This record gives sequence, C-alpha cells and structure tokens, in this order.
Amino acid sequence: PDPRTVLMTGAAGGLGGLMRELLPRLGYRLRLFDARPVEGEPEAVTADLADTAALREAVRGTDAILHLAGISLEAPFEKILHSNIEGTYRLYEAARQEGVRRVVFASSNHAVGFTPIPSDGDPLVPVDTPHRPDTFYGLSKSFGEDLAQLYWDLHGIETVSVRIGSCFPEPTSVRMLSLWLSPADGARLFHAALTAPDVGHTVVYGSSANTRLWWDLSGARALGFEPQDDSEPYAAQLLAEQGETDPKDLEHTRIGGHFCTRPPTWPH
Ligand code: NAI
Ligand code: 15L
Repeated sequence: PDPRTVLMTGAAGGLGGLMRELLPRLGYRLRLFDARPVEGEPEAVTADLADTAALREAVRGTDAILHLAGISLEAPFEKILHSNIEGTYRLYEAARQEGVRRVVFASSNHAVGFTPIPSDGDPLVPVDTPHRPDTFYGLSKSFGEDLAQLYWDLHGIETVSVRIGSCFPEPTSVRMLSLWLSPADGARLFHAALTAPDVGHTVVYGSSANTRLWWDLSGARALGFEPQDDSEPYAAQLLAEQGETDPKDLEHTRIGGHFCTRPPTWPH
C-alpha cells in the first residue's frame, strides 16, 4: 500500500503542527481533525472524537489514519477516559465502518514508563517488555495498543503503535538525550509506519539514532525507518546546565522520568 490521503487527528497539537509541515513534503495529502481549530487551515475539521458523525465523515475515503489526538500528559482520569480511551475506540470504530485498513497510533514511552533504564552493558529495552504505565496517561496508551491488537485480530485493521519518546524541535533535558525523536525522523518513521506492508499490529519505539539510546529500534528499522539524527550534539550543553542524573532518584532510573513520581492530579 502507498497511502497518500491520510487523516491526521490531533492536527492542532505540537506534533500535529510539525507533521503538517513535514509529511506533505513526503507526498502526503493530509486531512486534519482536532477539537481545537487548526490555525491557518480553514478546511480542518473542528470536532471532538466523541462526535461520531463528524469523525466518520472525516475518515471516509482516506487511505490511512495518523492518530495523534488525545490528552498528551497526565490528567484526571475522566479526561483521559474521554479523549484517550473512548476517543481512540471511536476512532477505530470509524475506521472499521468506513473500511480504512491502516492506523498509525501515537503511543508513548509512558506505556512502559516504570521500566528501568538499562545500565551500561545491559541490553536495550525490547518492544515486548511488559506494559508498565507510569500514569493514567500511560495506561491509556497501553489500552490503545491492546485496542489496536483487537481490531487487527477481529477486523483485520492494521496498526503500527509507535511508542514515541520525545518529539520536539530540540532535546531540552538530559533525559531527552536518550528519547529524542527529531521532527524529521518522526516524519520518516510515520512514513515507514504508513507504508510498510503486512504489519498486522506492530509495536515499535520511536526515537532518533541517539548515542544514549535506551531502547531497541530494530522493530522500527524493520519497517524501513532509517533515522538520520542523534541528540549527541546537544549533550555537552544540557549536561553543563542540568548536571548528570542521580541514580538514586526514581525519576532518573525509569524510562518515564518525572511521570513516575506522583503527579499532582493523582487522586488522594
Ligand atoms: P498536544 O497536546 O500538543 O496535541 C494533542 C491534540 O489532540 C490537541 O490539539 C488536542 O486539541 C487534541 N485532542 C485532545 N483530545 C481530543 C478529543 N477528544 N477530540 C479531538 N481532539 C482532541 O500533544 P502532542 O505533543 O502533539 O502529541 C500528539 C500525540 O502524540 C498525543 O497522543 C501524545 O500522547 C502522543 N505523544 C507525543 C509525544 C511527544 O513527544 N510530542 C511523546 C509520546 C506520545
Ligand atoms: C509524552 O508522552 C508526552 O506526550 C510528551 O509531551 C512528552 O512529555 C514525552 O512523552 C516525554 O516523555 O518526554
């Protein structure tokens, strides 16, 4: 398959903005969907994932879906339930009803956030490591991956679940030296995930070829992803500003970083 018309949900978000710029250069025609208006894009659909009629219409006739919409940080459970759990279910239902056969799901490192960071000499974290969500947010990404598996097994809808590290223009923390996915590599990875044949449901990690990598990129490479970037040129300055991480501190020993320390919205 060589999808060209792709519905991108979450188009008004940070990653959506980066991909609106980069994916058309790889030949994609994007249809945009978000609960918030997308600046400068009058044709974008402004609707919540809960609006099933608007969602179905947006999905209709597309070749694939890049599902970025959702709460992207920890939040009260009800909000996560609405946007990430129910919203992702609505998205897959719309895909099923409209006959769209490929989804790329923006999963997250926080689905496995409590996984220990490998020490020097340890193997990189494999994709089949058990889910260890660090938040309700991470839990919703674990759910999304299982939902993708169900829709493949039951309905033959293929998904690549990309456990994104940190996709921002530049790494801004020592932790991000390991997790950074440059925007250009992000576009390359989404392109590979949208076009690789016979993926069934495949989970991959999403980061650049960072010198300080924690996880195994071989699954992403098997889709045809060839990362071009490495965060290492940013290392000296970030380490000088922020110092080396403290191995006794929980947030510095787990992949999910500060998400692993009790967030303010956690119920008491
Ligand atoms: P963001 O918070 O900037 O954008 C998310 C967008 O989704 C927002 O524009 C929001 O309006 C929209 N949205 C939320 N709930 C919605 C709903 N119910 N209906 C319709 N639209 C809704 O997040 P960002 O950074 O752009 O991330 C995009 C996706 O990638 C998210 O799913 C996030 O969890 C995931 N991700 C991002 C990472 C990153 O480094 N940027 C890392 C790992 C995962
Ligand atoms: C995520 O899942 C978030 O959506 C993003 O905003 C970053 O916090 C990223 O993980 C990260 O762990 O750096």
